[in-house]
Amino acid sequence: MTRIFSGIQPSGIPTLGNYLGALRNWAKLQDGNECIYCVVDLHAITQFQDPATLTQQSREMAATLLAIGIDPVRHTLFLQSQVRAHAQLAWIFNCVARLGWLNRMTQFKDKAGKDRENASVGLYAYPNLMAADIHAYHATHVPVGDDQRQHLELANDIAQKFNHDFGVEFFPTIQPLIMGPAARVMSLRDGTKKMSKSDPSDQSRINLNDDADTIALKVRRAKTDPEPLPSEAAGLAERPEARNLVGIYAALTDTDHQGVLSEHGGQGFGPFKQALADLLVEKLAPIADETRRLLADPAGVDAILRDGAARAAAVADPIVAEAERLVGFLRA
Ligand code: AQP
Repeated sequence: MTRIFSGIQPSGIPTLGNYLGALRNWAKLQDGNECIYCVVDLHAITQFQDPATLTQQSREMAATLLAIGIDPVRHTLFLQSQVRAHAQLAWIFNCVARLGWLNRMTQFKDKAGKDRENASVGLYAYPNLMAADIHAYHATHVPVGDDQRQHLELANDIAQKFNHDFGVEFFPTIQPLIMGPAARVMSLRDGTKKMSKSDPSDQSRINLNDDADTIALKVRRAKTDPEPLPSEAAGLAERPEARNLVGIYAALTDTDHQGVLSEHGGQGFGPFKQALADLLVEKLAPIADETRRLLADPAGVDAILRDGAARAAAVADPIVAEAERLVGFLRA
């Protein structure tokens, strides 16, 4: 069986981008694979989080994952900070990865912005921790949105250098699983910027807990251009906002851009946005309802996470112990 690993930061309410780029695929991959899914709170604190909010958002994220159908009995769902192996292996990887490699990471540049000197060291080393998350389980396949492709390439570079430095074939090569026509969902306010749960503008994204009226309003206000929709997918090339909305519609109806345009090409944005809003409400409302139901019993969610952490540690601890032995750490 293929072992799959992926994670999501509890840095806000998950967005439609997280859902279409990653989470929806997490649920689908449970058939026929062994899946290990993690709420990555160590990653979240690379940018300041209010402590009480972080606690609450970690639980809410876990509840959302359960609501979209992650099965914590057949698979593993846990909180990153409850399994020490992640931080232990990340330190070794901090010493394997080269500064030059990290300097090329575009996510750090995007998130640090102009105030680079004031960014945390953790934000800079974020990809090393992400590599540790995956390699601590010897996972081989990682479902992510397109924005994470570069980090997965770095995770392979780290594994290769570790194997070379210590003369072993210990860490396997990993493959990104980037799936579907909405692998990168863009902001509703700017079709060149990705939709993000930490974007200061709530209007830029659909949150998985938005109610029907909020979804309809956000879609109505989404930036578009004055032209009607083209009838061929090639006509979307220079129209990032139109392309984004068509991509979202395609992902939600399990088709591609052309499939949507065959039905809606030539239409103005008024009727298309209405159809899109209806579709979003139909698909997202059950997730929001189920998340609310689960959160009515916070101790129940916490117990699922505790159980998941014990099972995750049982896999990761021996692998990280072996990595430590290979490095030469004295063990009695
Ligand atoms: N806009 C997006 N389109 C497609 N996939 C996306 N993902 C994130 N945004 C989009 C995918 O969601 C998974 C979890 O992401 P994360 O929480 O670990 O970090 P992120 O990529 O930094 O996501 P956000 O929403 O932008 O969070 P903040 O604002 O906290 O940085 C990943 O698989 C990612 O590819």
